[in-house]
Amino acid sequence: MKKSALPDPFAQAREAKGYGTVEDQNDPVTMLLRLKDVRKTAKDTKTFQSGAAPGRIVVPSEVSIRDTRQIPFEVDPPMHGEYRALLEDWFKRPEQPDYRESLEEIITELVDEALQMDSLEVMEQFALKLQSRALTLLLNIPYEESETWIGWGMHVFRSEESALDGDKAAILYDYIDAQIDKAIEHPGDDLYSVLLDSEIEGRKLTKEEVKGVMILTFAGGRDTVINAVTNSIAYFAEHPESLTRLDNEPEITAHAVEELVRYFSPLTHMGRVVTEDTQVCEHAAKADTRVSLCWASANRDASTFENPNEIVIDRKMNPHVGFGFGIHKCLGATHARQVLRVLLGVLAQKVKSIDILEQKDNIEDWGEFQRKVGYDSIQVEFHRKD
Ligand code: HEM
Ligand code: EMZ
Repeated sequence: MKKSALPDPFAQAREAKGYGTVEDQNDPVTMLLRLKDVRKTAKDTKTFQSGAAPGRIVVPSEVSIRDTRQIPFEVDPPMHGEYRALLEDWFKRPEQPDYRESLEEIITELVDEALQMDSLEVMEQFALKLQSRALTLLLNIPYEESETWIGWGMHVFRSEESALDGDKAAILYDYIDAQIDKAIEHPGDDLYSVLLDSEIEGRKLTKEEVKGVMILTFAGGRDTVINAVTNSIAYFAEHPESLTRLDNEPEITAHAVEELVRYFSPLTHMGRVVTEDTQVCEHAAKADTRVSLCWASANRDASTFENPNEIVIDRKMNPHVGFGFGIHKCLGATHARQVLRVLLGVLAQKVKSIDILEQKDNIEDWGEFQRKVGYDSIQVEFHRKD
């Protein structure tokens, strides 16, 4: 097994029965493992809702550490569509040339630094910085603010001691409250100010609604991007031929990014609350219980993906669900894709090879499934092209 591989722990259960179960704070979750079922369930927002108690669709449930509803993530139709309509254009800005250029500057600086160091720990010294600095572009906030976010360390809701850390989460909530108050006093052209000025159903958004959007941009786009970036570097360390290919055929970059997201599936699964007694996968699902859409398992479903456990860097047919499926599909995907495209471009241009010196895998514990999602730490050495 290569050090950069992410094995598929779901294969057997996916093929045999199509689901698995994970206990979570006395509120068990039936994980749906097949692509077909994941898609079908994601589409049926009436029977499988996102708008339950704030935090409940997340696994592990965040009900005990959060009262604020994340928007549009924890909202069902028809309100979901109203919120999405407000946000959609803003979250497409990563397609603009000047946005891409700014990302290139951020990423080039980090890669140049890495090339000068004897070795570096990718999560802390590369991916966290990249994620935080890139987020200043998405939120349209001064670059310096990223120093504060980097200072929070790797996890927002998690700490070394606990998967759910209320004290740590409070730092983020207090920070966002303070930023909202600042934006009320001195409106600018950042996302806080734009949201505070927008209207839904003929009224202004409330502070609580603005907070609900902002928490999501910080939390949803953090570990996912950090793992995608770090896993990409580990992959290229063991597949220098892919870097060479990207350098010679930059036109495959967009395919490569989709394939990396499929294979890494940085968000393993996301829950829904069942609104009426029903069946999933010929398995009874009772009202007020939880099921989850396991993107990571669906993305290895051999009935759709040939050689699902291999990274086929220019895979053509790739209907993966790494960014979700249906109305809740990832709002940050344009940003995440642009980050990864630029990263691949800069690496292909400047880096000859990368050595992995030491690694500690980050294994998620989902009851019967143990899934590697990335690394707790990974020390590498970059080598420049001559
Ligand atoms: C939704 C994955 C980056 C913001 C989702 C969903 C997935 C996902 C699977 C669907 C959740 C569901 O159906 O319940 C990812 C991955 C990322 C990433 C793999 C990085 C590689 C980001 C970033 C942001 C973001 C950078 C913003 C800063 C959101 C939001 C939603 C969402 C707001 C909810 C959309 C809605 O409910 O309408 N993401 N995400 N994500 N993501 Fe991401
Ligand atoms: C939630 C979630 C969003 C949750 C689309 O996913 O990401 C998780 O990492 C957070 O813990 O609160 O934002």
